[in-house]
Amino acid sequence: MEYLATNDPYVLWNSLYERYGHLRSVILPNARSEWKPSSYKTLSVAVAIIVAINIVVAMAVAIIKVVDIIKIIIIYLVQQPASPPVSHAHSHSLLLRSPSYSHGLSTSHSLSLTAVSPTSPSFLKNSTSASPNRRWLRLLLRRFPTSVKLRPSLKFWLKWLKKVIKFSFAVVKPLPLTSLLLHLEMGELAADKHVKYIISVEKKKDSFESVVMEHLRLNGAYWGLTTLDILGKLDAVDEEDVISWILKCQDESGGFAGNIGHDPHVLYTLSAVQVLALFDKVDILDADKVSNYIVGLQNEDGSFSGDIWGEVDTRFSYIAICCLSILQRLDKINVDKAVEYIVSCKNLDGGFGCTPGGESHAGQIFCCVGALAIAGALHHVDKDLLGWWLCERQVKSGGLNGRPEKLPDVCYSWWVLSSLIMIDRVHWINKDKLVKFILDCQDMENGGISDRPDDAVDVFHTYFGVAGLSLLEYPGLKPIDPAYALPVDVVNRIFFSKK
Ligand code: GRG
Repeated sequence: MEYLATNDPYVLWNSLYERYGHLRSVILPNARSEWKPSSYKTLSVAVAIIVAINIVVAMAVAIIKVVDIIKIIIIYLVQQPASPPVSHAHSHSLLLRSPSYSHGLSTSHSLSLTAVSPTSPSFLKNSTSASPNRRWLRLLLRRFPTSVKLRPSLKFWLKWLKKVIKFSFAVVKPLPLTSLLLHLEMGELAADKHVKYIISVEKKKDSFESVVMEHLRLNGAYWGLTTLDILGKLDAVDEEDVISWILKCQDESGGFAGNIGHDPHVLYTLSAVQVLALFDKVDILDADKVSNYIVGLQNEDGSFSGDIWGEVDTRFSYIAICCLSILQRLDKINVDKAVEYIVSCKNLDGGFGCTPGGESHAGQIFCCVGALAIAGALHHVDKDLLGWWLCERQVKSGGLNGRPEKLPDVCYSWWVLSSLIMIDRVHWINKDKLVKFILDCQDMENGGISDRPDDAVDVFHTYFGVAGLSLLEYPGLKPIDPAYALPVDVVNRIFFSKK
């Protein structure tokens, strides 16, 4: 498309060159070596063990050589005190008897062989008669009965060592070294601390965070409780308390408010339905009442308003489609019209905005791609073009931003990654670096995850950090569905359980 849209060849060249650079530095190493994050540690440990074994073997070889050298020195010492005429005569007699002599070996070569041949009977006889005081040396030499000559030569050892090194590299080669180092310096997910952090936020009702979140408490409940479920700790909260509080947030219109006594909005309605789904309690809702509230918010052009005040945004299209799908009431809206509106928000760069012509943003892209995925209309997405735009969100630190020239933020680990998964292009980013970025944003002392390393933590980023790690298949986490933003077992229960 750029070939058609860019007239200036210099601009076109620069743009292609930048893309090539990205291909080479991010996609190529990934394509060369793709492995599951669940095996990061195992792989690192396996390679470390192989390298360690090689080093030990190489050192053992070196020690053997040292022993040989010591033996040669000892032999030399033993041989030296023998009277020169005897030694000479001995060499001479050996030369006469040596089979190699008759094969034309030079005198000097044969002499060197005799000098390092401790097991030669004549040699021992000679040294014994020449130096009775060195009996201990003779005994020592008998302890090493093999002849140095019979041992492999230095050339052999060097060849062998070369093979060992070659083997080590053959094992290490498929793993990009930078990735290996990344794994070794990568921290662990402080899962227990995050569970404690989420429970503590829920308990401290007059803390700053709780007060700030007062109006969107239902969203907070969804973020916190889904995090607990992904970590396998949903039972750490009182289910009855949560459910009775959620029901108190429902308005007579059928929609839910962010807190008791507030105004209803689709944002909180989806959160309420999602939390009930976590506890397998969607059935306690009057599904028609809730879905009627959402149906009433669809506009002529297929778009959705967030509430009675009429703001239109593709976020609300996603919420309506996702919520109605969970309630199994998708047939109550005009899905074709809803899809048509979402497609009208598609941009030339392959991304999507809030409304037609709105700038592409990773958050809106998640909403549009998620809605299209649930509606079975992903064919409207140019997967390669959008994949490019999304994978270019990864910055040097490994984190993802929401649009060009912006700072990375842990929450985009969800918005970008889930979209890439839905369009089957997740292998276009460097997953290892993203895992490290998320882990670097943890508060290792008190739990919780922040937007960027060393910032203050909050429940929103804790959820999207943990959910992002789940999408990255980080070990020990429940898998999460990229379209419904709920654990896969919860989604399966909704659609496949017989009730
Ligand atoms: C069930 C997961 C789930 C979502 C429900 C509410 C919603 C549907 C989706 C929100 C999508 C969205 C717009 C996310 C972006 C959130 C965000 C961090 C916005 C910040 O925008 P800017 O412009 O930040 O302040 P940047 O990063 O662009 O500087």
